[in-house]
Amino acid sequence: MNSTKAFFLFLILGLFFQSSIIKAQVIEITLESTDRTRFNSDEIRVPEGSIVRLTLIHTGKKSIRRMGHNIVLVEPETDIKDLVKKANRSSYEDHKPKGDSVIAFTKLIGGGESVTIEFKVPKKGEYPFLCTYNKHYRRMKGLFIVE
Ligand SMILES: [Cu+2]
Repeated sequence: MNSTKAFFLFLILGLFFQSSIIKAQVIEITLESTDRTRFNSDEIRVPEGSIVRLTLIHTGKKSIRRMGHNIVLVEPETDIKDLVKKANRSSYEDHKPKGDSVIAFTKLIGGGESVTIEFKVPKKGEYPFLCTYNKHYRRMKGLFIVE
């Protein structure tokens, strides 16, 4: 193999490894919630094509029954009231919102707990996220922006 061929071989290998690193880009995001029915942020920005490792921390003291929180990420056109109604029909231990409009969700947690999920970021756009417990979505909501 002459030096020109070797150069191109290394160039191709380099591009291959670089692209596989980009594919595996994991973004760590932590969102805090409290006994006051709030998230500490109402906007999350992530690059398209990334994988998000999202952690929800409940820094409060109240029980899951009194102050349960989760994070549910949904499609832009989702009927939020309908989604919340369905989620609240299930038990608080198993608070899974059903439907195709749900992109990702954590389980419900109480004070002092935390939960981590990992998911592939959807295509560019603005996606609402919320807590589906009781009527928390009125205050616990925000936008997950893929850019
Ligand atoms: Cu909540």
